[in-house]
Amino acid sequence: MTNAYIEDFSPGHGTLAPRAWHPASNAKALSLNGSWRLRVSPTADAEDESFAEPGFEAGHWAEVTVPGHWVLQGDGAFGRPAYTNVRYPFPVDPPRVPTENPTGDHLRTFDLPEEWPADGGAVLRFDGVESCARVWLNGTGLGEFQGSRLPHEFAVGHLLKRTGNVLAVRVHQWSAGSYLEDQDQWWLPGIFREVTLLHRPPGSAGDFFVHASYDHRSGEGTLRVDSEVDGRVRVPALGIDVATGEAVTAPVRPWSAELPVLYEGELATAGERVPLRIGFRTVELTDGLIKVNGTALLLKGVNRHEWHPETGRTLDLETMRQDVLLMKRHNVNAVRTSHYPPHPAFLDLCDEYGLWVIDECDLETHGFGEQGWRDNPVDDDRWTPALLDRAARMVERDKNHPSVIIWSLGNEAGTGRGLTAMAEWIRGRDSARLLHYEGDPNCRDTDVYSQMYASHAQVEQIGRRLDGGPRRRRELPFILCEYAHAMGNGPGGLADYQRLFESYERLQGGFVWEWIDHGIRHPELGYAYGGDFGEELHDGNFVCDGLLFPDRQPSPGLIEYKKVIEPVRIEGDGADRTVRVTNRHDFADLSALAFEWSYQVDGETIETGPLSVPVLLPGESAELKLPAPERVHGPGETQWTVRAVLTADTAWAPAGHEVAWGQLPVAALPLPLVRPTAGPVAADGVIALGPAAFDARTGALRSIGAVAVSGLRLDLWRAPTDNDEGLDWHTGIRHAGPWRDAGLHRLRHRLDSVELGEDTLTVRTRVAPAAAEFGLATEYRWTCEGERLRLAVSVRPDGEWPVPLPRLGVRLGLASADAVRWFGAGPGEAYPDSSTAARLGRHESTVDALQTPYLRPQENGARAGVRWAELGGLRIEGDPEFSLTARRWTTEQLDAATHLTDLTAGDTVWVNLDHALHGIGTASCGPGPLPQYQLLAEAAEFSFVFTELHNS
Ligand code: IPT
Repeated sequence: MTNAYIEDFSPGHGTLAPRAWHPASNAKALSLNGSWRLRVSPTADAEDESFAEPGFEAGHWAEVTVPGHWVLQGDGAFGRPAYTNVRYPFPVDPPRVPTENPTGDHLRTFDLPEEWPADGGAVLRFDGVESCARVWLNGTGLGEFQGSRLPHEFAVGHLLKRTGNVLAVRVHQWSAGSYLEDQDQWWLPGIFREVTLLHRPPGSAGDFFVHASYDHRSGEGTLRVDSEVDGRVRVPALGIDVATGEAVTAPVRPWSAELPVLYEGELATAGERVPLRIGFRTVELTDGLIKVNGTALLLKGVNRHEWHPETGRTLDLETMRQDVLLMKRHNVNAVRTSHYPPHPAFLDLCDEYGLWVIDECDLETHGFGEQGWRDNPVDDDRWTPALLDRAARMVERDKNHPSVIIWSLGNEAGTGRGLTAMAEWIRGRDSARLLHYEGDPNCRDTDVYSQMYASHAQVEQIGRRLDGGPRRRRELPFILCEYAHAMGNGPGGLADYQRLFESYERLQGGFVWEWIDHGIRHPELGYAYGGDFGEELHDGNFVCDGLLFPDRQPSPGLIEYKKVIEPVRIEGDGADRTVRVTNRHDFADLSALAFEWSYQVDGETIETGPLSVPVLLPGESAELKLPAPERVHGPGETQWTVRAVLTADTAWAPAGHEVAWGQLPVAALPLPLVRPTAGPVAADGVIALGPAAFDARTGALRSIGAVAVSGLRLDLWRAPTDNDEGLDWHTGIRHAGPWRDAGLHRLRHRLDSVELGEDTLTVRTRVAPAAAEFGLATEYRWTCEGERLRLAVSVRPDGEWPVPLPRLGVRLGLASADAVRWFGAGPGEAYPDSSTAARLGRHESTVDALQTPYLRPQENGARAGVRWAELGGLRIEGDPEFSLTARRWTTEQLDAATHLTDLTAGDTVWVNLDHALHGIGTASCGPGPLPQYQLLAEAAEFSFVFTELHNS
């Protein structure tokens, strides 16, 4: 059968052996990117192969852009994307694939450029095709290959013509290889990375391996370039000019992610000059730790899938650079290329800007987990050649990148002989890097003990080396290759993980899951997620769990992560004017940073100045004295803010970019006082109390001065976050379900009494869900002093509450509100376990800008620690401080929405003033909020003081 290659265990036929990737050489290259003709058929055998013959008339075929995924072009005419996490979207019967196997026949013609040399050979290179391709040039079949995110080359020199070359590529969406590519992402067929024709001059370089180590004791680097074709290796800055295969040692500056020193060099063979960028570094496992250049690393990483909301996994260089810049600017120092080798140019950027990389092989067989790992390809020798091919294609392509310090065998593939074979091959080829694979708890083939989504308590156990386990594992360092699932609002609990990483040397950090939401731009829905293209089997918005929104705007999670992992710690005692600065870099001293202090009264900066900090080495700290403020200020809340900023432009951020900060409180704000000056008076169905009017029958607030207020009452409900909806594997607790079961989304407010006291209007209620015997006895006590109206709310649980509370506070409706000002934490949202990045100060925003656009609408946008806020003509002071949320729709509408486009502004601005909120946690995949962040139903009392604003 001619289509047998599709369901073949083997990786393909006819391709060249894999070799090192490099961006350019003096040899000619012709990009074959651009407009191609495309015909998509529903099955692999719907059309014969005549399209590959020269002279075939394809003028009526559609045009698509290569590189690209055909399902993201043509508005659905070529099929649609589909998303599944773990489950295969086809019957599991390896290596067989469905008859319905969308097949894209791609065609283009090309001429050789005038200056294309007549001598030498040529190579046709594909950097990535999903999932299986058969290739013809000028009617001659070149071969077939699988392995979507890996390069494949064919020798084509003998087939080339000066003009009218016909390149035909048949791409099948499904192949045996699909069983090895069950990553949690969209299934997106197509030629999604570059196609290039490379001239190979006589005497051109073949494969080459740059070995560049660094001895931190002597300060010397040793370089040896092994090359298939002999030649010379030159590094002018080091005066190096040696033959390939010859080692040379010289004093060098080492490469690290913090100080990424690269030496420009070249490999010159008889026919070609290949540029080299050499970073000297030595990766070792010593003393049970991952060390580079003798220093143990703390990885502050992210898992990066390649994603663009319009082009899917086709990324241009600028998008890749944007990712790297965003990572560097947010203090991220490491990337796991989940779960396949990225576009090779991304690794060049990691070398250049400085990021530690775990390069992961294009391998995941997660769906076999659904059947107890029966028939798992990684434990079946028939698949081993394909696994080895994948390992080799990754290692050979990427081996010359200093940024790559660890190879990863793949993700979620269970255990088996095939993995061991990969590990053995990799170790044989490259002994200078470490090996990672998370799926084997025995760490049989790895140098790093790795887990995903372990709880804080488990991580602490491992840090303390109390976790036992097999002997080999006990001697290994630990990383969380995935943690802090950044789906929707969150992740919560980052700071608590970081404290553990910093406390136990065995814990060498982790990689947040994941970098970017894989939302697909959609004309009606804004961004689409699983199910939005009519997939029968899908996993909804689980594909949107990134620190960046699809348009690469940082989410609050990334802002929080930046603060949590900042490489300089600034803390101290504000009252005492002492600040302690600690350099938490692994390699860099503090010479790149300038420090400045500022002094704030009630959130307003009134004095600033430079702080001179010694050039601390990694790990060192210094205690410094802040200057005495020039004026004595008070009464008011006072604090110091100390910031560390870049002194000069760097490759990744301009001078002045803030790297770290700390705030040191001095004196707290006196709480607002209200000494009653008037009492409630009832007349004509209205109770008047100072500036306020209430409904005499219900006690409901109607207005404060000229500001109409509606619906003010106790509120416990929030639109569940993705983390609320999740199941905490560790405790078996899920929040949103039990909250709904308990009826918290449909509370009833029974009015018990409206009492007019001498200076207090008291409204007593009982707040409880239908069908439940538990409730909250809730009392609203109103008093006023002149124009200032105080509301004191007290709640007392009545009966056994089976669940924690989503929130505890009041909600109220304002007829209009736009601008918002507040003194409190900001500028971004903050929840109890995601509040590290919010700083105390004066902030301004608008109701619209307070919303965080999580792709699936959910609770968002709370501003924490609010002392006072002004909006909609009111000033609201908290006693104590509160959380503020304001939106143009109700919580119920937010809860019901599935996409942002479902939310439409109503006439009322709904404001929540929360005394407390339940934590966020990361139970969408992992642990829920730690006990200290849970909001239990307990007796509580809190107050607000409302004043009408007259001039705004
Ligand atoms: C883990 C996967 O490795 C990752 O690809 C992603 O699916 C993540 O979960 C959740 O978004 S696997 C899971 C069983 C922990």
